Amino acid sequence: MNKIFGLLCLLVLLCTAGFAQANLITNGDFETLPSTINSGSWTIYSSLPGWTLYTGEAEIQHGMFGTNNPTNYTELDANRNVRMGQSVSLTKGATYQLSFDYFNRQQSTASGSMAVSIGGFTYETAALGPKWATLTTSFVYTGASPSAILYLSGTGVSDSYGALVDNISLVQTKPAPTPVPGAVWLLGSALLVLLAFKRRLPA
Ligand SMILES: [Ca+2]
Ligand SMILES: [Ca+2]
Repeated sequence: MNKIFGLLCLLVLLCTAGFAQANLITNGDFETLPSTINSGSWTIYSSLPGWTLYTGEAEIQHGMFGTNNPTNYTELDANRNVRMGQSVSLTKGATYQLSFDYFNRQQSTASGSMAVSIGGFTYETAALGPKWATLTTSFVYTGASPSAILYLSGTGVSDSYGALVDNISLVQTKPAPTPVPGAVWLLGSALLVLLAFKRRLPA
């Protein structure tokens, strides 16, 4: 009985286990750049590895604001509000965790708000804080396409001071629910019949 129950559990595990847990975002930490930026400085790029610029140019700073991030990061309001993005592969019905580090440069909701959107899901923030903070949310992808573009958008007043963003991560945390294959039901049913037959045999 225990062996049969164990086999059934193994079958269920085999049917539900196994999904990617790697970060789907390329250059989400903005450490791959066309040139080196010295600490306390900034550069504006017309192109950025891993990212497509839809509006504006990419401003990358290094350790200029916030005391707890001495690395490269982007500002979503360079000479104007910026919209950048990249295509990622997604599975319909799967659950994804989105996280990123955020610092509102002007500490102003009017100037430093931003949004992350992907496949019909949008996360908007205007949170204030004296330090870099990691923001995390989750969503279920409901789109029909096997890929979608993740957009980073500055949404505050376009005044060259905006949301600072770093370490963007998109990780699948749960696979799409999948029906148990017919063959597994058949095998499970056969095992149950075998178990019932075994019980009826004289000891
Ligand atoms: Ca960084
Ligand atoms: Ca702004």
